[in-house]
This record gives sequence, C-alpha cells and structure tokens, in this order.
Amino acid sequence: MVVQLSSGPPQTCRMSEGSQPKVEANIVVLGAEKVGKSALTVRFLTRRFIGEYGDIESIYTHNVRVGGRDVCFSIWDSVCPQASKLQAWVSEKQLRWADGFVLVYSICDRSSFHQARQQLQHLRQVKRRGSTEKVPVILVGNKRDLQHQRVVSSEEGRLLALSTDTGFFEISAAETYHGALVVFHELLDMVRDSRSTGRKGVGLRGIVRSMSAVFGRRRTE
Ligand SMILES: Nc1nc2c(ncn2[C@@H]2O[C@H](COP(=O)(O)OP(=O)(O)OP(=O)(O)O)[C@@H](O)[C@H]2O)c(=O)[nH]1
Ligand SMILES: [Mg+2]
Repeated sequence: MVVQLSSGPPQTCRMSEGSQPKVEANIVVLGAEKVGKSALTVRFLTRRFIGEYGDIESIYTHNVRVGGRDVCFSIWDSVCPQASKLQAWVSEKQLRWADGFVLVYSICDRSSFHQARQQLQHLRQVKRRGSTEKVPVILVGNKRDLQHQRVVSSEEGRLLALSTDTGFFEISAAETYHGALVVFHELLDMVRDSRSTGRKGVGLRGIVRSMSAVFGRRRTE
C-alpha cells in the first residue's frame, strides 16, 4: 500500500498563482534498507530530522516556489523489497510514474552502495516509453556525519556517478537541511533540462555536471 500525503500550501498540482504554468515533478526515492530515504525526504519536506520514520511507503505532494516558479513535487518514498533477488528492482509502475530518481546509499554500508550500483545499471538499461533520453538520476551518499564509520569513499561515489551519467552528492540528512534541498533542486533542474533539451542530447550542462561529479565541485556542505 502506498499512502498519499500533502505538505506545503493546500493546492492541487495543477494550479498556479502566477501566469506561468506550475512545474510538476514526480520523484521516486530509491535505495537499500535504512540508508535514510525517509530521512532525506522528510528533511526536504519539513526541514526537520526526527530520527525514526517507520516503514510506510508514501507519496508526498509538496508545493514550493523555486527560482520564481511554482513547483509541485510528488515524492514517492519507497520501501526496499526484502528478497535479495529483487535488489536491483524498480517497479514498472515507478518507472512509468517517475520524472526522476533519487538513489540513496549509506557511506557506512558497502552493501547499500553495491545495491545502488545495481539499481543504477537497471535504470540505465530500461527505456522509458516515448523517450530516448536517460531518466534523470541523482546518486546520494547519505550519513556523511558518520565519518568514523565510513566504508565507501567519496571518489567511489563520484566515479559511479560519472560512469552512469548521474548527478552526485554526499550529504547528512541528520545534520543539515541544505543537502536535501540541493539534491531535490538539482534533480528538478535535470528533469526540466531533459524535458526541454531532450532533442539536443546531453548538452553542455550535462558535460559540466559529469565533470563536477568527478572533481567534486558538486559536493554540498
Ligand atoms: N547518523 C545519521 N543517521 C541517519 C541519517 N539519515 C538517516 N539516519 C538514520 O538511519 C536510520 C534509517 O533512516 P530511514 O530514513 O528510516 O531510512 P530508510 O532508508 O527510509 O529505511 P527503510 O524505509 O526502512 O528502508 C534511522 O535511524 C535514521 O535516524 C544521517 O544522515 N546520519
Ligand atoms: Mg523509509
């Protein structure tokens, strides 16, 4: 069961107060168990870190203004399937629904990084209906506050992102709101780019993004 919830001003996704139409973005948050998918989502929605989140799969609707435009994020905070054979799994429904994915691992959990790699490979193999574009994905190494428990280096994350044409950030959902904000805003940019420049290929922005992933200019905090 997926529960649907709303945050921000009580509006539907279709309405916009300004003259410009509202930008809509459906985002699925994926990743292994206990990596901080819900912590990251709730941080972005409420600016808060509450510690424990339960395991209810939810879709949150969140209306905000970004760069002078009304934006409606619908964020699907997913729950990881239990069976190991499903570790690279992204459902057909999620693939059809999503405009972009946030793929989370924990820098303290090597198996979660391995699972992120598998899910990324899967996302890069599937073709989206009606599109030749790669689906926008941001890879997130979470729990950056736990440096003493780190087992996945920043370089490994960056290189995986580069090799799969993916955005990359290391953040701590526990410590700051800024990291969560940057992740969702960057993904929104990528979604808008892929809508407007789908015909023109990767483009300069995509190249800059890949270079940044390698050389670390995209690190937040
Ligand atoms: N130190 C630290 N702990 C974190 C961070 N993010 C999440 N946690 C903790 O990690 C645990 C799992 O966080 P969740 O957000 O529930 O992880 P999840 O991926 O949604 O978990 P499931 O939905 O059960 O798969 C919780 O105890 C959180 O408090 C972080 O950035 N730093
Ligand atoms: Mg969760």
